[in-house]
Amino acid sequence: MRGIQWPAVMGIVNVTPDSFSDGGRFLDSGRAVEHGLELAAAGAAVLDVGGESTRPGSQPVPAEEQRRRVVPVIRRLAAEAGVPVSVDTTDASVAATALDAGATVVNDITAGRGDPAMLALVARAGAGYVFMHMQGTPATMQLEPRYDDVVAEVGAFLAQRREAAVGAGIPDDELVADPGLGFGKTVAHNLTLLARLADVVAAAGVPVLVGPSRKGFIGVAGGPPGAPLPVEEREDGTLAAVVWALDHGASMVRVHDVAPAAVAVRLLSSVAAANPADPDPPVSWRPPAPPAAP
Ligand code: HH2
Repeated sequence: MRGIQWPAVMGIVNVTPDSFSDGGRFLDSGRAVEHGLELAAAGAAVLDVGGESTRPGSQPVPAEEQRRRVVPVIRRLAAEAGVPVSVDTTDASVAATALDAGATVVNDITAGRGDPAMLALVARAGAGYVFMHMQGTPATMQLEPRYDDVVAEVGAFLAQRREAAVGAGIPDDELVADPGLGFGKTVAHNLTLLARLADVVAAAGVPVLVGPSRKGFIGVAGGPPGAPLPVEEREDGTLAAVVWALDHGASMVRVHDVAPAAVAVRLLSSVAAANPADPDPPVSWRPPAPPAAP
C-alpha cells in the first residue's frame, strides 16, 4: 500500500443497515461522509468504506446495492478527506466502480477467492490490496471453526495468497495481509493469533493489518468471567488489543474509533524513538513506501 506511513490506522465507515456495532448509523451517505471526515481528522491514514456487513450469519448484499451505498460516499471522501480511501468488498465489479470513483485500495475479506476477477482488477488498477484469512463464509464461519494449529494455518494461507496476488501482478509494496480476527475463529483462536502475532507477521512477508475492533472476543476476554462485555462497552478492550498488536508487529489496525488508536500509534512511536538502539522496538518499523511513480 504505497504512500502510507507505518504504523497506520484504518478508520471504518460502514454504509450498512446491519453492521454488528454501528449498523444503520451511517447508511445515509451524508452522515457517512461526515463520519469519514471526522475519522480522517482524528488520524486515520486510510478510510475503509463498506456497503456489506460480514458479521457472523450475514448474507451477501447484491453488487448493485453495494454500489448504491458506497459510491457516493467514496467519491466525496476521495475528494475531501485528504487520505486514501479503501473499499471493503469481495466483488470485483463493486471494487471496479469504487476505484473509478476515487478509491485507491481494495479490502477483500476473501483474499481473492470470492471473485476470480479480483486480483487481476487490482493489478490493472495499480491499487493497494488488503487480503484476509477467513475460514468458511460469513453465513457459516462461526458454526464450528476448527484448526490443528491456527497460527501455522493462517500464516501458510497468507503466504500462499501473497504469492497468488504477486503472480497476478500486484507488487509486494501494495499488499497488506490480515489474519482475520473473528472470521471463522473461536475466542481461543483469536487470542492465539494475537499472542503469536509475530509468527503471523513473519509468515505473511508483507505488512500486517489487525482488526480487533469491538469484536466478540474482546467482550469475552475483556469482561469479567462469564459476563462478556456488550458491543457498546468494548472500546477499552479494543484499545488494549490495538496496543498489543502494534507492539507485536502489526503495521496497521482497523478500528471504528480512530482517535484512541491514533494516540497509541503516536505514543508507541515516541517510545520507540526514545531508544533507537532497541533491537525489538515496540512498533513495527517499516520504512515509508517510496512515492508512487508519476
Ligand atoms: N472486519 C470486519 C469487516 N471487514 N476487513 C478486514 N481486512 N479485517 C477485518 O478484521 C474486518 C474487515 C468486521 O467489522 P465491521 O466492518 O465493523 O462489521 P460488519 O462486517 O458487520 O460491517
